Amino acid sequence: MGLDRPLVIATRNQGKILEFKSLLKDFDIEIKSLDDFGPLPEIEEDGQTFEDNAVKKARFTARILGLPALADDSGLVVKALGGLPGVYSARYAGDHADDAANNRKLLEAMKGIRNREASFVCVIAIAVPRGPALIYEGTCDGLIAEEMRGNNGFGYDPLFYYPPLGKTFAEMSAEDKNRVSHRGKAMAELRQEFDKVLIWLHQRLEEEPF
Ligand code: ITT
Repeated sequence: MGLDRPLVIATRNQGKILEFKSLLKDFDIEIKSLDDFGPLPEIEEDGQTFEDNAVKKARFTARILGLPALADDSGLVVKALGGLPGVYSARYAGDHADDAANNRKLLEAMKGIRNREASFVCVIAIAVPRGPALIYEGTCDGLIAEEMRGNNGFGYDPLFYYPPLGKTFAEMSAEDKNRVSHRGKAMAELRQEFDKVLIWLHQRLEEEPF
């Protein structure tokens, strides 16, 4: 079963867009991202949890575009930093911080700290213009590296060392990262029941004009 309208990935983060397109490539649905639409009001990510923010992004996008939307709220939870940067991961080094600035700040904060344990967390929400949202979650445990390594991926990938493969996420191929990552795991859960999700979307969208 396919879908008679596109599913909008509610992000402009190019790293996420690439990963979702690859993770959903086997399904008969058209994928769009916010980049396929004109300017849209910014969504304030003021939730206390990844789930709050994911639902907020998915709902708002579905409502303003009148289309089903999938949002991802994710981040890096570092044990020795009391869970930071957590929900603040995208703006750890300031409101308009880029990946390089966030990585520098993290390395600085971790200087001299022996316990390097960290987890990537990803919460995915799927919403339609009206009604409830579906939630999927994935986590991946690793260590904060002492220095940046690798050029693939995005965000904190060069600093996230994954012991089972002996590499940082930025040293892995996209396929390897998707197999073990927080996003890959959340999507594996979703993919397992994607046929049912499509039926749910059909039912919820029946009354929505297209
Ligand atoms: P959207 O809200 O538009 O989706 P964003 O980049 O602001 O884009 P988040 O609010 O979910 O996304 O912030 C997540 C941040 O956590 C992201 O900017 C990265 O810095 C980091 N992050 C999440 N997943 C990651 C991954 O797979 N690899 C590296 N860093 C990741």
